[in-house]
Amino acid sequence: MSDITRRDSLRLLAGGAALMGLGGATISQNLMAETLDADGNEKSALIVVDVQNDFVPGGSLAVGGGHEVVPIINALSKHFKNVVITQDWHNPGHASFASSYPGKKPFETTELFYGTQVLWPDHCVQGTKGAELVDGLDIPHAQLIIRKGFHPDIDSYSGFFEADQKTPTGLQNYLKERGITTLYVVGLATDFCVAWTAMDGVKSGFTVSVIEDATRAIDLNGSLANAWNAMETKGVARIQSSKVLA
Ligand code: VGL
Ligand code: ZN
Repeated sequence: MSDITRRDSLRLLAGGAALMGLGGATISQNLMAETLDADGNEKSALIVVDVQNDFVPGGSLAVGGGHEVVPIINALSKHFKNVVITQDWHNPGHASFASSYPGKKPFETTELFYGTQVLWPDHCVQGTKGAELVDGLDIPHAQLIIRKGFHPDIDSYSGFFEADQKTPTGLQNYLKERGITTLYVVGLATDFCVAWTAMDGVKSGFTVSVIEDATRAIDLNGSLANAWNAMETKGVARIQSSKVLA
Protein backbone atom coordinates (compact mmCIF):
# COMPACT_ATOMS: atom_id res chain seq x y z
CA MET A 1 0.00 0.00 0.00
CA SER A 2 1.36 3.43 -0.87
CA ASP A 3 1.79 6.07 1.82
CA ILE A 4 -0.90 8.08 0.15
CA THR A 5 -3.41 5.27 0.33
CA ARG A 6 -2.44 4.56 3.92
CA ARG A 7 -3.05 8.20 4.85
CA ASP A 8 -6.46 8.03 3.21
CA SER A 9 -7.27 4.84 5.02
CA LEU A 10 -6.38 6.36 8.35
CA ARG A 11 -8.51 9.36 7.55
CA LEU A 12 -11.35 7.07 6.52
CA LEU A 13 -10.97 5.16 9.78
CA ALA A 14 -11.12 8.41 11.74
CA GLY A 15 -14.24 9.34 9.78
CA GLY A 16 -15.75 5.98 10.64
CA ALA A 17 -15.09 6.50 14.35
CA ALA A 18 -16.74 9.92 14.19
CA LEU A 19 -19.79 8.34 12.62
CA MET A 20 -19.94 5.52 15.18
CA GLY A 21 -23.39 6.64 16.33
CA LEU A 22 -24.81 6.24 12.83
CA GLY A 23 -24.42 2.46 12.68
CA GLY A 24 -21.91 -0.22 11.83
CA ALA A 25 -22.01 -0.20 8.03
CA THR A 26 -19.80 2.85 7.54
CA ILE A 27 -17.19 1.57 9.94
CA SER A 28 -16.87 -1.83 8.35
CA GLN A 29 -16.71 -0.24 4.90
CA ASN A 30 -13.93 2.02 6.07
CA LEU A 31 -12.02 -0.88 7.60
CA MET A 32 -12.21 -2.56 4.24
CA ALA A 33 -10.69 0.52 2.60
CA GLU A 34 -7.50 -0.08 4.54
CA THR A 35 -6.81 -3.18 2.52
CA LEU A 36 -7.34 -1.55 -0.89
CA ASP A 37 -5.27 0.52 -3.25
CA ALA A 38 -6.81 3.10 -5.60
CA ASP A 39 -4.17 2.52 -8.20
CA GLY A 40 -5.24 0.00 -10.81
CA ASN A 41 -6.85 -2.12 -8.14
CA GLU A 42 -9.27 -4.67 -9.55
CA LYS A 43 -11.66 -3.83 -6.71
CA SER A 44 -11.76 -0.07 -7.36
CA ALA A 45 -13.69 1.75 -10.05
CA LEU A 46 -13.62 5.35 -11.25
CA ILE A 47 -17.18 6.59 -11.86
CA VAL A 48 -17.18 9.49 -14.35
CA VAL A 49 -20.48 11.33 -14.00
CA ASP A 50 -22.16 13.24 -16.84
CA VAL A 51 -19.19 14.88 -18.57
CA GLN A 52 -21.49 15.92 -21.43
CA ASN A 53 -21.62 18.92 -23.74
CA ASP A 54 -24.72 20.42 -22.11
CA PHE A 55 -22.91 20.62 -18.74
CA VAL A 56 -19.83 22.51 -19.97
CA PRO A 57 -19.61 26.15 -21.12
CA GLY A 58 -21.65 26.55 -24.31
CA GLY A 59 -24.14 23.88 -23.20
CA SER A 60 -27.75 24.43 -22.15
CA LEU A 61 -27.11 23.71 -18.45
CA ALA A 62 -23.49 24.82 -18.32
CA VAL A 63 -21.65 24.27 -15.05
CA GLY A 64 -19.08 27.01 -14.38
CA GLY A 65 -15.61 25.66 -15.23
CA GLY A 66 -17.15 22.32 -16.19
CA HIS A 67 -14.61 21.79 -18.98
CA GLU A 68 -11.75 22.09 -16.47
CA VAL A 69 -12.43 18.63 -15.07
CA VAL A 70 -11.69 16.92 -18.40
CA PRO A 71 -7.85 16.82 -18.26
CA ILE A 72 -7.94 15.90 -14.57
CA ILE A 73 -10.35 13.03 -15.22
CA ASN A 74 -8.28 11.85 -18.21
CA ALA A 75 -5.20 11.71 -15.98
CA LEU A 76 -7.08 9.99 -13.14
CA SER A 77 -8.53 7.40 -15.49
CA LYS A 78 -5.02 6.09 -16.26
CA HIS A 79 -4.80 4.98 -12.63
CA PHE A 80 -7.91 2.84 -12.80
CA LYS A 81 -8.39 -0.48 -14.47
CA ASN A 82 -12.15 -0.15 -14.08
CA VAL A 83 -13.93 2.96 -15.33
CA VAL A 84 -17.68 3.48 -15.66
CA ILE A 85 -19.16 6.56 -17.33
CA THR A 86 -22.68 7.86 -16.68
CA GLN A 87 -24.68 9.83 -19.23
CA ASP A 88 -27.78 11.93 -18.48
CA TRP A 89 -30.17 10.82 -21.22
CA HIS A 90 -33.59 12.45 -21.20
CA ASN A 91 -36.48 12.03 -23.59
CA PRO A 92 -37.83 15.26 -25.14
CA GLY A 93 -40.49 16.72 -22.82
CA HIS A 94 -38.90 15.09 -19.74
CA ALA A 95 -40.53 15.73 -16.33
CA SER A 96 -37.41 17.59 -15.13
CA PHE A 97 -37.61 20.22 -17.89
CA ALA A 98 -39.21 23.59 -17.07
CA SER A 99 -40.46 23.69 -20.67
CA SER A 100 -42.76 20.77 -19.86
CA TYR A 101 -44.84 22.98 -17.50
CA PRO A 102 -46.65 26.03 -18.88
CA GLY A 103 -45.68 29.12 -16.88
CA LYS A 104 -42.66 27.52 -15.17
CA LYS A 105 -39.13 28.83 -15.59
CA PRO A 106 -35.81 27.00 -15.27
CA PHE A 107 -34.54 26.68 -11.68
CA GLU A 108 -38.04 26.92 -10.20
CA THR A 109 -39.41 23.77 -8.58
CA THR A 110 -42.49 21.60 -8.85
CA GLU A 111 -43.88 18.69 -6.85
CA LEU A 112 -43.68 15.31 -8.54
CA PHE A 113 -44.88 11.99 -7.09
CA TYR A 114 -41.49 11.38 -5.44
CA GLY A 115 -41.00 14.88 -3.99
CA THR A 116 -39.72 18.32 -4.97
CA GLN A 117 -38.13 18.51 -8.40
CA VAL A 118 -35.90 21.36 -9.57
CA LEU A 119 -36.93 22.31 -13.10
CA TRP A 120 -34.01 22.56 -15.50
CA PRO A 121 -33.50 24.01 -18.94
CA ASP A 122 -33.90 21.29 -21.58
CA HIS A 123 -30.62 19.35 -21.50
CA CYS A 124 -29.07 16.05 -22.51
CA VAL A 125 -31.90 15.13 -24.84
CA GLN A 126 -31.33 11.67 -26.31
CA GLY A 127 -29.43 11.74 -29.57
CA THR A 128 -28.52 15.44 -29.45
CA LYS A 129 -25.06 17.00 -29.51
CA GLY A 130 -25.66 18.31 -25.98
CA ALA A 131 -26.09 14.76 -24.68
CA GLU A 132 -22.80 13.54 -26.15
CA LEU A 133 -19.77 13.06 -23.95
CA VAL A 134 -17.37 16.02 -24.14
CA ASP A 135 -14.98 15.56 -27.06
CA GLY A 136 -11.79 15.85 -25.04
CA LEU A 137 -12.78 13.07 -22.65
CA ASP A 138 -10.22 10.41 -23.44
CA ILE A 139 -10.99 7.15 -21.64
CA PRO A 140 -10.88 4.44 -24.29
CA HIS A 141 -10.68 1.73 -21.63
CA ALA A 142 -13.99 2.73 -19.97
CA GLN A 143 -15.97 -0.49 -19.64
CA LEU A 144 -19.56 0.67 -19.29
CA ILE A 145 -21.58 3.74 -20.20
CA ILE A 146 -24.74 3.79 -18.14
CA ARG A 147 -27.57 6.05 -19.21
CA LYS A 148 -30.09 7.49 -16.78
CA GLY A 149 -33.06 9.84 -16.74
CA PHE A 150 -34.85 8.14 -19.63
CA HIS A 151 -38.07 7.43 -17.73
CA PRO A 152 -40.32 10.30 -18.88
CA ASP A 153 -41.83 10.92 -15.42
CA ILE A 154 -38.79 10.45 -13.15
CA ASP A 155 -35.54 12.38 -12.95
CA SER A 156 -32.32 10.59 -12.12
CA TYR A 157 -29.39 12.44 -10.64
CA SER A 158 -27.87 9.24 -9.30
CA GLY A 159 -26.16 6.64 -11.41
CA PHE A 160 -27.69 3.96 -9.16
CA PHE A 161 -31.35 4.85 -8.54
CA GLU A 162 -33.78 7.23 -10.15
CA ALA A 163 -35.21 10.07 -8.06
CA ASP A 164 -38.04 7.90 -6.72
CA GLN A 165 -35.19 6.15 -4.83
CA LYS A 166 -36.51 2.79 -6.07
CA THR A 167 -36.04 2.41 -9.81
CA PRO A 168 -32.56 0.91 -10.28
CA THR A 169 -30.29 1.60 -13.23
CA GLY A 170 -28.53 -1.75 -12.86
CA LEU A 171 -25.19 -0.18 -11.86
CA GLN A 172 -25.17 -1.65 -8.34
CA ASN A 173 -25.43 -5.23 -9.53
CA TYR A 174 -23.00 -4.64 -12.40
CA LEU A 175 -20.34 -3.43 -9.98
CA LYS A 176 -21.08 -6.17 -7.42
CA GLU A 177 -20.90 -8.89 -10.06
CA ARG A 178 -17.53 -7.48 -11.13
CA GLY A 179 -16.27 -7.78 -7.53
CA ILE A 180 -15.83 -4.02 -7.16
CA THR A 181 -16.00 -2.67 -3.60
CA THR A 182 -14.56 0.86 -3.78
CA LEU A 183 -15.68 3.81 -5.88
CA TYR A 184 -14.02 7.12 -6.78
CA VAL A 185 -16.61 9.55 -8.15
CA VAL A 186 -15.76 12.53 -10.41
CA GLY A 187 -17.55 14.72 -12.98
CA LEU A 188 -20.55 17.05 -13.15
CA ALA A 189 -22.19 18.41 -11.21
CA THR A 190 -20.77 18.08 -7.69
CA ASP A 191 -24.00 19.09 -5.97
CA PHE A 192 -26.41 17.04 -8.06
CA CYS A 193 -25.41 13.98 -10.05
CA VAL A 194 -22.00 13.48 -8.40
CA ALA A 195 -23.42 13.82 -4.87
CA TRP A 196 -26.42 11.58 -5.46
CA THR A 197 -24.28 8.95 -7.17
CA ALA A 198 -21.76 9.01 -4.30
CA MET A 199 -24.44 8.76 -1.60
CA ASP A 200 -26.32 5.99 -3.39
CA GLY A 201 -22.96 4.24 -3.76
CA VAL A 202 -22.62 4.18 0.02
CA LYS A 203 -26.25 3.06 0.34
CA SER A 204 -25.48 0.24 -2.10
CA GLY A 205 -22.62 -1.00 0.10
CA PHE A 206 -19.55 0.54 -1.58
CA THR A 207 -16.74 2.54 0.01
CA VAL A 208 -16.97 5.90 -1.78
CA SER A 209 -14.69 8.91 -2.24
CA VAL A 210 -15.46 12.02 -4.28
CA ILE A 211 -12.37 13.57 -5.87
CA GLU A 212 -13.32 17.20 -5.30
CA ASP A 213 -11.04 18.95 -7.81
CA ALA A 214 -12.32 16.63 -10.55
CA THR A 215 -15.85 18.00 -10.07
CA ARG A 216 -17.56 21.37 -10.61
CA ALA A 217 -20.87 22.53 -9.11
CA ILE A 218 -24.09 24.23 -10.18
CA ASP A 219 -24.46 25.72 -6.65
CA LEU A 220 -28.12 26.68 -6.63
CA ASN A 221 -29.33 28.27 -3.35
CA GLY A 222 -26.55 26.74 -1.24
CA SER A 223 -26.80 23.34 -2.89
CA LEU A 224 -23.02 22.81 -2.93
CA ALA A 225 -22.54 23.24 0.84
CA ASN A 226 -25.66 21.15 1.48
CA ALA A 227 -24.38 18.40 -0.78
CA TRP A 228 -21.00 18.20 0.99
CA ASN A 229 -22.72 18.11 4.38
CA ALA A 230 -25.01 15.33 3.24
CA MET A 231 -22.18 13.37 1.62
CA GLU A 232 -19.90 13.63 4.64
CA THR A 233 -22.72 12.64 7.00
CA LYS A 234 -23.35 9.55 4.91
CA GLY A 235 -19.69 8.52 4.94
CA VAL A 236 -18.48 9.74 1.54
CA ALA A 237 -14.79 10.73 1.75
CA ARG A 238 -13.72 14.06 0.21
CA ILE A 239 -10.28 13.79 -1.41
CA GLN A 240 -8.17 15.61 -4.02
CA SER A 241 -6.77 14.19 -7.25
CA SER A 242 -3.19 14.62 -6.00
CA LYS A 243 -3.79 11.67 -3.67
CA VAL A 244 -4.43 9.36 -6.59
CA LEU A 245 -2.08 10.95 -9.15
CA ALA A 246 0.96 11.19 -6.85
C1 VGL B 1 -27.53 17.11 -13.55
C2 VGL B 1 -29.22 18.61 -13.22
C3 VGL B 1 -30.03 17.93 -14.10
C4 VGL B 1 -26.14 16.69 -13.22
C5 VGL B 1 -28.32 16.40 -14.42
O1 VGL B 1 -25.51 15.97 -14.04
O2 VGL B 1 -25.64 17.07 -12.14
N1 VGL B 1 -27.98 18.20 -12.94
N2 VGL B 1 -29.56 16.82 -14.69
ZN1 ZN C 1 -30.74 15.86 -16.17
